[in-house]
Amino acid sequence: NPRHDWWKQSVVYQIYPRSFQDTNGDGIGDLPGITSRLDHLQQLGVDVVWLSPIYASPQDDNGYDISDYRNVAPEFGTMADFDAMLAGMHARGIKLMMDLVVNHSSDEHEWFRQARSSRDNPYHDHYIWRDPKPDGSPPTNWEAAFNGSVWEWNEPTGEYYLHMFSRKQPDLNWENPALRAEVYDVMRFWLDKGVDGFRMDVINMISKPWNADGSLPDAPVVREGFLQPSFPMTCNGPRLLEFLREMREQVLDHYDTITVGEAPLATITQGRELTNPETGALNMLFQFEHMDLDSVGGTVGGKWAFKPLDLRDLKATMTRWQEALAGQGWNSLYLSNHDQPRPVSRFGDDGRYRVESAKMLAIFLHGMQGTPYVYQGEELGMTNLPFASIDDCRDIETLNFYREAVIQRGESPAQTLAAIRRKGRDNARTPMQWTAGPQAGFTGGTPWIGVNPNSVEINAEQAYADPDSVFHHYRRLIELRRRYPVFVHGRYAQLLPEHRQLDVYTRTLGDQVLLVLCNFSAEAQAFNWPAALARDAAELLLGNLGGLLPSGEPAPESLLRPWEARLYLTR
Ligand code: TEU
Ligand code: CA
Repeated sequence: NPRHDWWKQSVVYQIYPRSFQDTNGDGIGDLPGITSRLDHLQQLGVDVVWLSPIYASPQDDNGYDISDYRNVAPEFGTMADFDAMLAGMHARGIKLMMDLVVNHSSDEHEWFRQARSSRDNPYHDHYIWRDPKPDGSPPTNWEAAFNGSVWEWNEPTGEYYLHMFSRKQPDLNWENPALRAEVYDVMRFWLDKGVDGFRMDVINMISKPWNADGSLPDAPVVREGFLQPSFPMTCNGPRLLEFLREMREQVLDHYDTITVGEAPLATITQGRELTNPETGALNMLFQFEHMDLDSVGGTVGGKWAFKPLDLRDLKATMTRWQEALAGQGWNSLYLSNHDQPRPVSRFGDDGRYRVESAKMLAIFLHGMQGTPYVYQGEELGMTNLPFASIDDCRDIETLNFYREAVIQRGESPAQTLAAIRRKGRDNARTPMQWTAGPQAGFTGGTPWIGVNPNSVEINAEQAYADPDSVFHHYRRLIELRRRYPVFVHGRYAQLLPEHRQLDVYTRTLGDQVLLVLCNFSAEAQAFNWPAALARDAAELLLGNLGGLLPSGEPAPESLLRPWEARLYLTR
């Protein structure tokens, strides 16, 4: 609802429940664990929680494979635990956004059990079925996100079903109005319970393309002799906007919600289209362009092949999205989530300058226009974990990649593991580091995935006590956003597009100008105060280094120290 745009002023905190806080010693985070840690969120000052899936699930993809959309997985707790958690959040003025995973369900969902039993079962058409090609091969040449073909044979009906992710995640058939009605019912179920919105998993994939004869088209061949990238075929299907508009009319327009659609391969055209307040359907998207800059092939088949980040690319991408959606839609701002490596390890320096660079990245991100997302542990400057062996990894994407690379293609285990250490999703999924004690205070039992040994230094208890911690820096940054409307409404301008180490941009609202200075390097960088801005009138709102050099001299203003960031307000 465009009239209630509180979501533009909000900061969202993502909780990955499996790794947040365990309370019963089974090594798995749970809902009572979240309830027990709400003070942490309140201290930080966040407005909204995005909770990764907590629904009933065989956990093939850690809950992104749902077998019952209306129940809580027993390892996370009960519906009563959920209600208590929601009440606890609301009592603190924190809203809750659920993860809506409706591009696919689990193959253990009752709909799919029915659907696969016979071609004339009433649920058959809830999923996407095709006959083999005349030569008996699968219907298309598409590769699934977690390796192998997107097509899996179903003996009882003599057909293939489509799964863009694992074979335990069959894609739902949005062409079927009965399926769409079921999804809207599920959404109303949670909204009527009082939840405040949804993060929608790969929502731009729900409309599949078709040929005139109803078959699905093959993907263009970019890798001779292999399966082909399939995301480009499904991430902007012909009926996408129509389906989402229908969802808006049927459900979202009747509640006061926050919505963000996860949208791999989203272009600014799609961003404008889907987030336009009048003609679109969602408040904002998670676009992926900035997540793809440090790999050779981007989202399409290349995430594991590393390429060093060129800061000019990062600025160009962010600037394009900032400018494209200004006044026409809305941006999400994120560097981190449960699918990405830790930002301080990826874009900063997780050794000597860990604290400095984590704070710099926070200023870089929160200074821009959009709704910022903080992923659990980011506010502590948590780092990647250098997994010693594949046995330490749990993620289906990682395990499948390793199996295919090492066992099927005979690639070097050491090199494969190096790629996993850099990009694997488990980096973000190690337990939240609460204390310096055993298992970082996450569990009294054996955690489902190893705790990072650096929890003895990096943990919430330490961060609360240290006024210069990454945590308090995030807290101040969030407070500033609340105080100054220029953070929300200011118009963005990039000042140094060609600089290889510095990002300098402004945000302007009336006569207020926010000036953001970020040094993305371990070397001091000279910079000139922008001629158009009155230095005398500028107030330093927040920096990540003190005002003094180790010698006790005041730090020179025209030099940004290693990983330094400053946020000025002039008026
Ligand atoms: O992710 C979809 C997605 O396109 C990626 O970020 C994906 O995880 C990719 O493989 C990363 O390398 C969403 C969820 O966030 C992810 O956790 C799920 O595994 C996926 O959908 C399927 O539900
Ligand atoms: Ca537990």
